[in-house]
Amino acid sequence: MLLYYHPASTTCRMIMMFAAEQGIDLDYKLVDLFTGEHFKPDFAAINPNCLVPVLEDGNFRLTESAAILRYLADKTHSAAYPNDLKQRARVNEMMDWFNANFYRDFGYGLVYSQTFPQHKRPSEEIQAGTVAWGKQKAQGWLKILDEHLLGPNKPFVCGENITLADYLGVEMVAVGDLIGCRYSEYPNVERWLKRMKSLKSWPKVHEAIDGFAASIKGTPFVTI
Ligand SMILES: N[C@@H](CCC(=O)N[C@@H](CS)C(=O)NCC(=O)O)C(=O)O
Repeated sequence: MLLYYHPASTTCRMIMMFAAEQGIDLDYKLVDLFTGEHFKPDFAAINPNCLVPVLEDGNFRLTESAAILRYLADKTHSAAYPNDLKQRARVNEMMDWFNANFYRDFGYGLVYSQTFPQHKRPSEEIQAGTVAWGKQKAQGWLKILDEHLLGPNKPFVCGENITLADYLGVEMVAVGDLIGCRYSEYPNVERWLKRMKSLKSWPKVHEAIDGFAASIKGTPFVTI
């Protein structure tokens, strides 16, 4: 199987982490987002959304990181995506929660608008409003994650065992490192982040994004 990817991409890193931790053998094809390779006809023919990741399994092509994670987990019978109807529904619920609620405000509202030029809004006023809105909403989501979804006792977001929801969700939270977010007000989130960051594949998969974070360190970001 082949993954079209870029290592600075949050939605690619979750797949890289899952594959590395579960021993899933993937080939990787870099799509250079920084030179706009994803907008060129060759890649647009592969994914008309012009986004990574894309998985190829023979002549089957799949986009959307959450769908790719589920496909890889099903294909390899991974315990990270349980077969039990209710346990699986819980994993799906948490994946949707991160993707639809948290990431929209935290990732696209607060983090990317300040770090990626193509996400910067067209005027200072709109930019400031976007960032303030993203920060306020993200704080609300983090409080819910901390107090209700994780709570003081659960090692992982769906309970005792690591699931796809952890692989997906942790990348969406950890991307706050780019703007120097601190989670001390959310101790259960901090504990979960620490546990996920201690996975053996973390340093290698995060080399590129850590390098980017280091290159923008010291920039005065609005943060959490
Ligand atoms: N919903 C998609 C989002 C994919 C996505 O936003 N990919 C980003 C990298 S994290 C991308 O390719 N960005 C290129 C661009 O915006 O120009 C998924 O989950 O796979």
